[in-house]
Amino acid sequence: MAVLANQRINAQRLWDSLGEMALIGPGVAGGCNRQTLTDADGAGRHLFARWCADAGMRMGVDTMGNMFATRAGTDPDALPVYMGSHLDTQPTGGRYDGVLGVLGALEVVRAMNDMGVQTRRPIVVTNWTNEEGARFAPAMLASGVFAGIHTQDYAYGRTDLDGKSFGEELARIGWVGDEAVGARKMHAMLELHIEQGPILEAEGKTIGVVTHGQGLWWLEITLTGRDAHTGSTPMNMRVNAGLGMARITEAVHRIAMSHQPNAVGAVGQVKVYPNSRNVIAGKVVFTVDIRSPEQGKLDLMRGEVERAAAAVAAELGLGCSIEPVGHFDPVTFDAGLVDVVRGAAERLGHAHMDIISGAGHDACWTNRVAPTVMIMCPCVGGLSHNEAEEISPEWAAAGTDVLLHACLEVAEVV
Ligand code: HGY
Ligand code: MN
Ligand code: MN
Repeated sequence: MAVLANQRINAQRLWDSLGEMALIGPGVAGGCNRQTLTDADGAGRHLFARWCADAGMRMGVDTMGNMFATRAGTDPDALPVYMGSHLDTQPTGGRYDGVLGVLGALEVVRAMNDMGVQTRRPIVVTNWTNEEGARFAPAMLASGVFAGIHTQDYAYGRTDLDGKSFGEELARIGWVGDEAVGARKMHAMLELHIEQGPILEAEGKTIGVVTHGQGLWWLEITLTGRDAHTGSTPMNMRVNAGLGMARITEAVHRIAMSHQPNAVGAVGQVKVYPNSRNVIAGKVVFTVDIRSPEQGKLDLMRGEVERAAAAVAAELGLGCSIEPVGHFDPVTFDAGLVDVVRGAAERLGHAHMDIISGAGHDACWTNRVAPTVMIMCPCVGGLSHNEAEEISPEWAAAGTDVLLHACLEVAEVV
């Protein structure tokens, strides 16, 4: 291992691959709109598959479209080391969220090929389907099925705003694989990801050693009132679902602020019916996103949001239903792998710190079925889920070098 200590990935090749992938499903402001199971997602998958073939890897795909590219180890019976993340993006997504984890893992294999390194364990580079949950809720859907959290039937039945189902769309783009989802067993899973928050940059750190991930609830609230004329309907005769949504959105913010630090809450998706300028909204469907790394706070906030919604609905005479459409409890990653990542960052001389992931990741689910850890690099201004998301080539290379050395250790160089 000593001779490998000075080995580094090819930073330019990684940066070029990130740039080339970003051209598929481009946004309108320099980022990406490569939403899951769209034609753009399909094109991105084909490019990734070609690159994996060029790197000598064998591709497997499961019935959720999860992609697994294997680099053989000297011991074919040894459980593999998995590395990866997701290629799907938000509708106004950045170039690096998820993509750095997939293409960084590919670069690790490319670098191992250049170095002529063999490992005892096979190495598998992974692209998880529908991590974002933007088109089909919940987030991390396919890794969730892989980990036994959701059934495949549930996942296939999830629909987008146009009523198209996950199962139909996966078949339409031709990425229904032949492997039974969840059949694969992992020795370990390593996920490289941008932080998507401001901490690492503010602290002057290049590497985040991710010890935990915060938990999440997505609560879809449907308020029903009565469509009516915005001009001729007296104020005391209105049953205004839009007003209810506004008051509940304010309550979500107030509840999150009352649990500081380590609590967040917002409403990101709103569907208003009939969504006409001069009709009082008779129905609103919106999703509350609340999160905390503390289980107690997360559970408290859910109860407070539900009670606040019921009180607003009663006051305004609205019907109210609440359906959880996403959930995972706070995550503790594998302590042994955390030490491996921290040691790699240390040996590589990168300023690093332990950090809790604010965003959810596929690693949060694989952590249920195999030892899992994450590596983070900073992003400019902590901005993500925005086309202006930015990282430096140096940060990308540093994170991928840590991934390389953690993988060399865990996969056991021979
Ligand atoms: O929602 C999340 O935290 C992730 O970006 N899907
Ligand atoms: Mn992501
Ligand atoms: Mn994301």
